[in-house]
Amino acid sequence: MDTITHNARASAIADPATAARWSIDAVAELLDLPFNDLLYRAQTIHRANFDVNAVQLSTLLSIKTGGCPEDCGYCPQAARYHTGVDNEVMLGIDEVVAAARAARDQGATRFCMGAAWRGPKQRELDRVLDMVKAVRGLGMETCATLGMLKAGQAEQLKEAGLDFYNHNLDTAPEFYGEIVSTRTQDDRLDTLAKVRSAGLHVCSGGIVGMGETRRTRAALIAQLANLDPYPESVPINNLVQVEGTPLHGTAELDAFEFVRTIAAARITMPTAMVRLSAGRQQMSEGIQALCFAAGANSIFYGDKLLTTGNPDALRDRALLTTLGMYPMQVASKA
Ligand code: SAM
Ligand code: DTB
Ligand code: SF4
Repeated sequence: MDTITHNARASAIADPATAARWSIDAVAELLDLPFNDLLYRAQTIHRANFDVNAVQLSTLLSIKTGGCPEDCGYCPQAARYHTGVDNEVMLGIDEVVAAARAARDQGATRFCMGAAWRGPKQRELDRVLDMVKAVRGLGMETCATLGMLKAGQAEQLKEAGLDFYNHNLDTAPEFYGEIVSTRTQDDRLDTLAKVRSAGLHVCSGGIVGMGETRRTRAALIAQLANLDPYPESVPINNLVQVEGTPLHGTAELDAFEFVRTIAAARITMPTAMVRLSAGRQQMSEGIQALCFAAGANSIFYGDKLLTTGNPDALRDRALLTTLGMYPMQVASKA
């Protein structure tokens, strides 16, 4: 690509109105840019929309761990894989509220409750609704990730005070069937449509490092960016390889390629919270700093994700201090 075309694209990217639809080719062109050009673009867009030194801290809690009937090839919670994750009962509301309060006291502003379900049964959802109300009562933003939703369930979550629903597209449509067979990506899109029409904010992203090509990563980012509107939160996960899952042993993604994916998410979804999500424990602090430079402005905060590890909170706070960064107070523009 020559300089003139570069500049033409830079001005197109700067204008959200003209960047409304992204072709896979256009995102692939971004991913193919020289690293510094890509980071410059991403950081320019980040600066135009956010305080680049502020990072949103979001804490996760697994409210129902293990025993999941689905077959997601990356997931340690699928019952069919022998990963050492047991099928546990759902946590009680007191335990959830205590965890949320502790997260808030450590500086988290968003609390995300995750359940290893294909989707919630009504009696399960009823219990989650009480948890959402209680966590909202602590003054935190609430997020839940409970799997596929049936008609009316998103509305009940909205009514209870839920702010965000997380449901990842995970990977591009052409690769999805190689990773999951117990549902289709259209099922995911159907739940996202229900979430949107109930007035909930959408949190949706994906996983990289599953053996996909750069083109597949471009297709995932284009698909997310072309959701209308694009998600308010976009978690980009680097596969955490867990022994016993089919994807254990996959060739690891080059760390710079992960940074490129973050940059492409920032450029194509300028006002979204782009979350540097799973995989941080396995990542150097240098690469994490590059992710922030590439436009990531949210992390999972606390020593555990759902079942796997995450850097401890003290260490994360020290990293932010080293970089002259600080926790975001107003969690989201959405
Ligand atoms: N069961 C619900 C579902 O699948 O939507 C909610 C919980 S599920 C664990 C939430 C997300 O965690 C998945 O969509 C996937 O993106 C991410 N995830 C699961 N296992 C992972 C792993 N080993 N590495 C990275 N991300 C993972
Ligand atoms: C998301 O995109 N990543 C989080 C959250 N949303 C629910 C989950 C990561 C899970 C990593 C594997 C585990 O800890 O079980
Ligand atoms: Fe179940 Fe969600 Fe894990 Fe898939 S990602 S196996 S649906 S918990």
